[in-house]
Amino acid sequence: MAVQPAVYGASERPPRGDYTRAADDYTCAQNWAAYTEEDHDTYHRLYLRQCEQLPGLASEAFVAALPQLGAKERIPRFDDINERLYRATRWQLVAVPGLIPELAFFSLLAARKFPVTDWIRRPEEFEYIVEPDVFHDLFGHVPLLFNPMLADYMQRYGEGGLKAARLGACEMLARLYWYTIEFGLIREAAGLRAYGAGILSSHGELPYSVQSPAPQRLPLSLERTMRTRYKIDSYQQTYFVIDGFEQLFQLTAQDFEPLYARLRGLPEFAADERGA
Ligand code: HBI
Ligand code: FE
Repeated sequence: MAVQPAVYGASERPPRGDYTRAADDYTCAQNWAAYTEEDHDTYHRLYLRQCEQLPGLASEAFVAALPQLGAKERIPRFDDINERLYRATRWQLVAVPGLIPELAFFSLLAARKFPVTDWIRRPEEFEYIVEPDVFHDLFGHVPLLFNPMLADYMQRYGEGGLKAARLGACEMLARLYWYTIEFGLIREAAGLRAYGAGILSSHGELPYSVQSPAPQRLPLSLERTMRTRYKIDSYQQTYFVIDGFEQLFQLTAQDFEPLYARLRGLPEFAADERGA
């Protein structure tokens, strides 16, 4: 049975990627031979450009972990990365045709499988792309899967997602993912830094998120974060800051069910609404 593509967030853009080649769990084989020299060149240019930006803006944990990705010049075979990643934190990458429904996504994370979109943006999309492509996933997400604390948080997040799906609380949990794993900031000894994949893989948003006076930056709190809506096709107007990855892991130690019940009755915050 061909699986249906997911529509991500509020965007009504037609999904990209060929979902007819996906299995029931939405995984597919990475068609590595299909990458063109232009695809590898796009990947290499994106990689070099982001690396130049990292000092003073990216989390030290990310900078320390990035070399373990081991894929700078060309789009790698995911199996080659899995050799190293599985040994490090028992995670493995699986190829997917693009965004997948939340339940499928949570199920893969709960099994310590990270879904990596296997297509790359076209050269004319070099500056900006809405959907996550292979560069966003490999450069933005995979390095921190080598970090034991984040690796465990990601699996606990997936397990929490399966429970949230049963409770109809996916939207609240998706906001936690968005404002941490995708667009999270961390306060390190050297100062404010970015650890979210959506920031680290974005040439424009990385300096903006750490240095611009425009957005508000609030301490991460489950209550405020889970009530804060987000936009998927513009820079964030609110960022949430943690003091360490242990804080993320500790958050998932609690039972979210009573929290969901309490938050359901409270008003939501717009993405740009000020105040804690
Ligand atoms: N699918 N491939 C892919 N990658 C994601 O990061 C992703 C997804 N589907 C849903 C999703 N993320 C978010 O809605 C999560 O918050 C669940
Ligand atoms: Fe992502």
